Amino acid sequence: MIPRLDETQELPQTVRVPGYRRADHGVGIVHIGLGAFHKAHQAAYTDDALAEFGGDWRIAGISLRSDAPSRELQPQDGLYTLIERDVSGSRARVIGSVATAFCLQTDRHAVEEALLAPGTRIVSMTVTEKGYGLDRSTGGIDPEHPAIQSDLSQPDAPQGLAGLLVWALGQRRTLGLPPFTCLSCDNLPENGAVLRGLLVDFARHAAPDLVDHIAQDVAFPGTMVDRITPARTQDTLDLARRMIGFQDDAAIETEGFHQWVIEEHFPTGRPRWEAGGAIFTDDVQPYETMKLRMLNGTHSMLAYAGFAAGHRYVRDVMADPDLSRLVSRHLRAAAATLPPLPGVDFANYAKQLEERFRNPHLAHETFQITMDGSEKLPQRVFAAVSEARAMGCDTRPFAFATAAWLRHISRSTHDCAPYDLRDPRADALTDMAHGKDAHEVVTAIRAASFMPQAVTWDDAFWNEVTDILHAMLTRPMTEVIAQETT
Ligand code: CS2
Repeated sequence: MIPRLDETQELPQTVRVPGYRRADHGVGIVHIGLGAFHKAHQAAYTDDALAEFGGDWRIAGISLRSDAPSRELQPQDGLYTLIERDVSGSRARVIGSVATAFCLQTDRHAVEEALLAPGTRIVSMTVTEKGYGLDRSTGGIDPEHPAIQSDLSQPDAPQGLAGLLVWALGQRRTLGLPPFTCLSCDNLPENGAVLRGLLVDFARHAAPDLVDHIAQDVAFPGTMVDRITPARTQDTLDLARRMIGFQDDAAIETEGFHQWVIEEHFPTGRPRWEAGGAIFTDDVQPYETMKLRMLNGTHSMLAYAGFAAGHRYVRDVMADPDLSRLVSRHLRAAAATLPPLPGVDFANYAKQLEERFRNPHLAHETFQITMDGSEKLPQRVFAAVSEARAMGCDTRPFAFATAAWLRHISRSTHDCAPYDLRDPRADALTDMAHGKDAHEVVTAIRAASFMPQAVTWDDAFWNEVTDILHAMLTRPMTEVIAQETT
């Protein structure tokens, strides 16, 4: 039986360990969404900041639903191995910035205590696009979202992000404590402003006396976050055991590359994340748009097309010459929709992205990226369509990506085995697309409430989508891809 990683273990010299005495640093951050991405990204930056600049900035990690992350981390004193993998090799480091871990379902009292602690100055989050319960057409709450629905009826026992944050901000005000800064780290355009709009609208419905407080006294800096982090597998745990010599049930793997661009607006203070390479700026939006359209938009295209063409991992997609050409094409088309960003060369950025997608050591499943398309496509692909149209640029790559998504939601098995559709709107999408022809699917999707208005009217775009989708629903994906590149 191999002993578990915890604070008492001596680690091999090859493993990078926290460069600070953990017990000397109090908790200053509560993070909601204790998944692999947080552990690979913000927690690693915080580990660097603590080592270089110190401060009471350790993290209390919270999961809203699953107790797996806290069950893995608690017996390890919050420690876990982060394995960085790329062409230069695999490097293991043990991260010490997570002080405690809780699950709202099983440790509500501890979660509340952490949110109301006087030392808590930042509440950050990675809850994915669907975790917000956002109605994109209004920018406010989606009353149909399960968490929003339940939190509106029981605002004192919140289950979801908006309910929990509004409750905690209200309690802090009653207790005479300053509000915490709310830091969204999800792949949403203008994530800070979006979160602010969401909380203000939630308060309007559930706690009207807090509306002005949230709108005026709470900071919501925007961020662009980037690090490709595959879902953890048994191989990750085995590799961690070999690298550190101990059992680590919380280990994760990620790429070497990481980027964090943050709006400098932290009235309650912040860790010196510059230590990990974070960039602070007054305007994050151009970086967000670039990343969402180039990295994430291309990711979605290659995941839908690649999955249907039988490629399990992103690296396999990149090894397919036809698909790799479509990846370059999508990157170019996305770049053409962007306003210039001083200091950034989009062609270089595209080249770097292709190298990252090619990373032979990262087992990043295309199926993982296919998840939640109805929440992702609006900012990744549709937002680019209206701008490409206005600028007279090519929209074909976006039509191809959209058709590949629609082929995915159709769950057609004419050229592949059955698979699950993982999307918060899976039932509605299945009704729109399963067993339907291309024209029917497109008509239904254009009328769907979650589709951005700006793109639904564009007949020329949807005609292109219909043609490509027809081919994808009637012929093998590999053939459609090959034809697209000729
Ligand atoms: C991916 C992202 O799963 C997905 O949809 O596009 O998680 C992507 O890996 C990250 O945004 C990279 O920073």
